[in-house]
Amino acid sequence: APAVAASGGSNHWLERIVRRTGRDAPALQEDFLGYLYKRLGRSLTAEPFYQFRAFAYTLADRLMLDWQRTWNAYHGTARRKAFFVSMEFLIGRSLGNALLNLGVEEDGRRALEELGQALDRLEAVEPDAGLGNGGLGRLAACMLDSCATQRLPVLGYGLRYNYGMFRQIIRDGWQIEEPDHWLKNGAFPWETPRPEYTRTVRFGGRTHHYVDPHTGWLYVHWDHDEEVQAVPYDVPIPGYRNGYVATLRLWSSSASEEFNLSKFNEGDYYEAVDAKNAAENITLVLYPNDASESGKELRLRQHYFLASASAQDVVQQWVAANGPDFKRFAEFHVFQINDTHPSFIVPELMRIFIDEYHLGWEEAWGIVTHCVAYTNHTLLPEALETWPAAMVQRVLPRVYEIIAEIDRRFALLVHAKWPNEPERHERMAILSADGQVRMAHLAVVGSFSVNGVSALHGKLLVSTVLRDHAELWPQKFHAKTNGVTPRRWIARCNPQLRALLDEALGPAWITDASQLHALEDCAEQAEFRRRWHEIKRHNKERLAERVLRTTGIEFSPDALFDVQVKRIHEYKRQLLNVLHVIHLYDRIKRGDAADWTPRCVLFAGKAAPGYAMAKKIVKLINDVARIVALDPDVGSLLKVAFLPDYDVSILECIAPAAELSEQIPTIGKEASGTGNMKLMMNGALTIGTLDGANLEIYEAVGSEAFFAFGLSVEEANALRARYDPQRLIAEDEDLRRALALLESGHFNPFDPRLYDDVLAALKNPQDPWLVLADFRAYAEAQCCAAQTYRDTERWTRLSIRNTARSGIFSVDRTVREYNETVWHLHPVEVEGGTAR
Ligand code: B1N
Repeated sequence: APAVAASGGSNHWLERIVRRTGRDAPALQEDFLGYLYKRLGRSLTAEPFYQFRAFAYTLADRLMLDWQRTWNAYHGTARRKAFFVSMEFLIGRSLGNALLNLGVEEDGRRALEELGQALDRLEAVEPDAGLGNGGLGRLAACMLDSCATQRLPVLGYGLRYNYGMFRQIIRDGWQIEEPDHWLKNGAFPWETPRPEYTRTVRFGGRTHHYVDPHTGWLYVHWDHDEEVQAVPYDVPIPGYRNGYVATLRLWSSSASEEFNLSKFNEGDYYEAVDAKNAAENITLVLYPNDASESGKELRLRQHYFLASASAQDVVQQWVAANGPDFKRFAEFHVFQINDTHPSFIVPELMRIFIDEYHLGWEEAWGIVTHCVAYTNHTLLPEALETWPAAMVQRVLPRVYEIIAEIDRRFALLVHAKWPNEPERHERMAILSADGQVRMAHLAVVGSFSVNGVSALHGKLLVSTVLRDHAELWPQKFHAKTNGVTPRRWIARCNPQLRALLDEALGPAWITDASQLHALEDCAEQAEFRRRWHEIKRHNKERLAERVLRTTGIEFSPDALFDVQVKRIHEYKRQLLNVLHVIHLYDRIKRGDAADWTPRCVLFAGKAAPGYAMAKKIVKLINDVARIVALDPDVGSLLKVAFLPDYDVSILECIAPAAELSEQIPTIGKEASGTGNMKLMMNGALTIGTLDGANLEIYEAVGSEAFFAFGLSVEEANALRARYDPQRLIAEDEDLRRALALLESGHFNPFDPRLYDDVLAALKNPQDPWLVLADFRAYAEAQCCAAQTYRDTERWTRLSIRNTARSGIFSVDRTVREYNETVWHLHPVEVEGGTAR
């Protein structure tokens, strides 16, 4: 039997196993029952949690066979490979995705139904793998889905956090955080530990430089004082019905046993335990800050831990196959780093090549700078990562020396190009004059490719934060507009829409979203529009049930479903939306509600635990929602709800029901956005500023199908110097009334000064988010949306147009572009692949 694993597919043992692992309903049923009774010791009347696990193991078996075949093909021939390195992979649930991609949805449902089990019930108990904050982490998950679907040799590297994104509870309107112990009780049956690939990561201590007396060569010894094991847990990422299963390798930190044992034997039990805790803390918890950095030492350790374990993994596998010859290393490897968080990969590769394999600096640098590519995801200064040089020096002494040397050599280059510009030299440096390591500069200097995540963001990147670097290396810079996977974001989350699309277009749209274009013709048929409208209505009913169940607020499916779901952040301007809601409420109260379009406004999103203003905004939304719901004058004209604990699975329920998609950030601040694409794909019309990818959505659908408003980048920049909120308030009756209502304590009668800080922020001439500047234009765009909604036929046409033109926002297009311009990979042929 052990020969099976090694043979990779040719002997009869393996053939027999494959034959017995069928994908028809009886085979699935047999294995499900086997796991339930023999592995878990439970019966058909057990809690759904057991049923979920038994069924997950059943599917994981099928994935495993494809996975092993993929792995063999991937390793079998010398090929160029890409590594997608990211601190976050926001995967969500895996069961539905496995069913879809294995092509066993129908058989799986039937297998369970015959046993009296409802698939939905069992799917619903799977905890989300919440290993990310928001857009950046979800993008990583969508990209891996696409790489697998396109059979590209791409492997994901990330961290296996024991606690993912915190759970959000709303109590008395306030956000309360609870830990998300998602791994408890074996709730993640998809992963497999691969201890044979364990790597050692070192921290602290000092370095010794010495000259070899025989050769005269300079050597460096890093005399570290801490060692942590990085144990990989592999997660299968199935491609869409192609027999290809990609790997997401998540590192888990653990204490190295020998180290602890020696301390233990010396009798220093407590010190041994402390060291063990310090080691295991590294991957204990995900930092819950989206688009801002914490500056904490533990976070620095996490970054280096990911970079070092991943770099070692790749280099050691190369050496195992090719010996310590790195001449062709760059030809065969590309590391795509997801923002600057993994950019220690640059000095870490240098360290490995120089200290461990004794390459010269020039040779090592030539390799490294030909295999690292950097994606920037934000221009926000609070998110542009920097570390105190002193901290880096203490925690990673050898790495720091290498960064300093990279900086020194880079400075020579800059001096040579611009000899008399000391200010520019300081602006461009990796080590700043005030003692910081600028990770974005390290990433730019160490990569051959730097990209933004939307056309506008790419332009702003080279004209603002990386302007000097772009002048030095114009050919390095480009933009790759983000995308989302139509597998999860249409097929899985909106099964009725998927069935309609299959019927109208055939099934190929799911891997070739450009085919959605053909919907434009369907939009002209009244019957098709009726069905489209009916599907949206069904999805609205489903969402309304959930809103009622979790918030007690009643959404009528006849109303316009207006949604803003994303992290709570001032730049995303939930406050602008709330102000408009208060304005609508005020109109109803003052009797200005003729020809009213009833509206249900839904908010969802988490605030970073340390971000006081964001938490106050959550409270405000909840307070407004309560007062509006209780006011007998309002009735069904207006409803507001805050759905707690926003995550991937909740968005799977919201996206299919959304009609108006709120994408209203301060211009120039949202690098791309990806929620905007998910809602568009599901037929929502956007109301938004022309920021990030919104601009490209607007260009795709045109001005009737997108309610655009707000200042341009240039106007906003010009305005900042002379921004005068008091004048805006004085000149706008509606705005004045809305603010006065908020100020009066109407929404917070028990604590009337509660929102003073919010009001002060809005009225501040220094308000970086320019909320009041866009109020009038926003209110008008909202009027226009409400008017348009009253003509159902027209709205439905425009809704269909949104889906029809969403093909360019498929992540398959994004991945194709990365591959054509950066990765240059060839699809892997999997022998005997069980494509369906
Ligand atoms: O990345 C998404 C974009 O669509 C969003 O516009 C952008 O805001 C988001 C530090 C970030 N940028 N930066 C982060 C996340 C965690 C962290 O610790 C920064 N997230 C984004 C995908 O491109």
